[in-house]
Amino acid sequence: MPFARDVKPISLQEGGTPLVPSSGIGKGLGLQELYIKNEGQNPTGSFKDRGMTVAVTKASQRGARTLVCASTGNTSASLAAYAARGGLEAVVIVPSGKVAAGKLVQATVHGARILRVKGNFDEALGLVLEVVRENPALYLMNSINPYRIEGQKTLAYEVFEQLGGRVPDYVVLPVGNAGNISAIWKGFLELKSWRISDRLPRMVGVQAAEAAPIAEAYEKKRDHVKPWGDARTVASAIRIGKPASWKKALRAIRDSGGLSMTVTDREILQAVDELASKEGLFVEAASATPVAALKHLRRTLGPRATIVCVATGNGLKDQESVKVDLERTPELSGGPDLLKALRDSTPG
Ligand code: AN7
Repeated sequence: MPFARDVKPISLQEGGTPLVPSSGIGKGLGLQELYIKNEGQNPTGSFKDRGMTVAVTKASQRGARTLVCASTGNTSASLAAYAARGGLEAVVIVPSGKVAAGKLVQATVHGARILRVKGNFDEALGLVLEVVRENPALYLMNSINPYRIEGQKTLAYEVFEQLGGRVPDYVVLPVGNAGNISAIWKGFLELKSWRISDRLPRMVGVQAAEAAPIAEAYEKKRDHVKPWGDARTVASAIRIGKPASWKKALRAIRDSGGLSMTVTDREILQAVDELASKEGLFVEAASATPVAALKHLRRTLGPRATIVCVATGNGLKDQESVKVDLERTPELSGGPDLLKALRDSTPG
């Protein structure tokens, strides 16, 4: 990390998340060695915390007072918590009506100022970049901030350790603004350049079918990404049409011999359901895209490949997208009713 040894980080003990071996999904697809890296177990429930500890510590060292980001939700929740921890102010700019409620609740309880702008995330980020340029008192916390990437790359180190000193064959992850795929690739490149590992994984970037500028560039073999004006998907975290780190992401995909592809909203919601019901992991919609992608990829990957799917965020934040109707569960008036209901639902 880019600090002197005596620096005390502004930390919530992020990272160290479980690498959970798949029980049901891998078997069903004929994939023998499939893991889910459960980033939803970070302090604010997403991988963003890995980078936020580094970037907020750096900002604090530099004497910044007011930290600003545009966000589809998780970055704002994470920034709010770390700013609170560090005694700094946070302002988060979100696209109005397009962020999961749980994430806004987090930002609010941690004391961030929330500003909603009409329009989408890309427009919100554009505004933030403009405002930060004009007002030096504001410190930019989007993943264009290189310290965010420095923190997020630690996922690569951790996976390597958790696999007993092995690099996986594939790392499959959702891609939105494209900071994370760039960061994880950087982590693996470092391990190799330090000769801690002797190989590299293939990076697989998954996008939602109607929010897929990176997958489009990959599929059309373009060396630049054309922004999508109207990105849409149930996976609100990755409803991004103009990814800031597109160049690094394309490089990570190409240099690693990986690929980028899309999955439909329907497939995403089905993968959320499978992760919850077969693995016991409740992830948000964006975080289920890698598992949704496995169905299309199984032949490409092969049965013996070591595959790590990054489950980037916790499902508890994003309850809108799973649409659970609690009214449909029975409400009982007393003991006899309860006994009967239990008898009816017990096999044999
Ligand atoms: C759960 O919070 O962009 O490709 O503003 O919340 O590094 O952008 C969130 C992104 C994947 C995509 N999974 O990562 C934000 C934001 C979840 C996310 C991504 C996000 P990047």
